[in-house]
Amino acid sequence: MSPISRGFHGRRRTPPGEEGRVPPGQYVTTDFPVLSAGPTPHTPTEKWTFSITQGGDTKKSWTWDEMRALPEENVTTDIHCVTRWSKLDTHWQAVSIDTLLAQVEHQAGYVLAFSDGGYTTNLPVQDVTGGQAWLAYGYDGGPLPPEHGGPARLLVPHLYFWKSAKWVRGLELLDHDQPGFWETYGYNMYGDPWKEQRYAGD
Ligand SMILES: Nc1nc2c(c(=O)[nH]1)N[C@H]1C(S)=C(S)[C@@H](COP(=O)(O)O)O[C@H]1N2
Ligand SMILES: [Mo]
Repeated sequence: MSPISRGFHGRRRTPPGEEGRVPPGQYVTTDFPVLSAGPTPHTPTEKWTFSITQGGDTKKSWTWDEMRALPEENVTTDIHCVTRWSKLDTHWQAVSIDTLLAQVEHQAGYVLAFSDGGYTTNLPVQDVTGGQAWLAYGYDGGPLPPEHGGPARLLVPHLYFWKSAKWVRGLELLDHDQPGFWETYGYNMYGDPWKEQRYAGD
């Protein structure tokens, strides 16, 4: 029997020596697939804000220019989509979520990221702090393309990529974990690619 399964036609092999970087059940791709549950919103940066909210109240909000005035970080990271592609060494320009949350007093345990178009996804505060999560507005040195979430998206590369909300406009602070868009449809509440937490119960 052929050891090559049908599903692997046209897919790139994991580069030699990089096997330890690829979580179980994932394959490496060099292109950048677009996965969007709906149409691509186009919010001009003049009208864009990023807000930290709690109980519906805005605790802090940044305009585009205010956000861009915050320290920029260059992030090189691997990303892993639950549909089984992984992309190694992606380059982003971004503001750390630590920088944003440092300007807000809170005791929340969870956040629900919310986006233009209505997409949401839930994350523990522990996973969006400690240098693990960013608000990304640049990709490979250029502006983040709209189909990949521009003007700005969340980047949480240690979790499956559905947690990296595109067109993100803010974080709602919560004291309890609350499922977002895909989580409501049976995706895992946490989504650790190294534990293959794809669906509820994994
Ligand atoms: N707003 C929004 N963010 C989203 C999605 C979406 O449909 N809408 N899809 C998620 C999923 S399932 C993945 S894999 C990645 C895909 O990002 P990409 O299209 O840049 O590859 O975005 C995530 N963020
Ligand atoms: Mo995905």
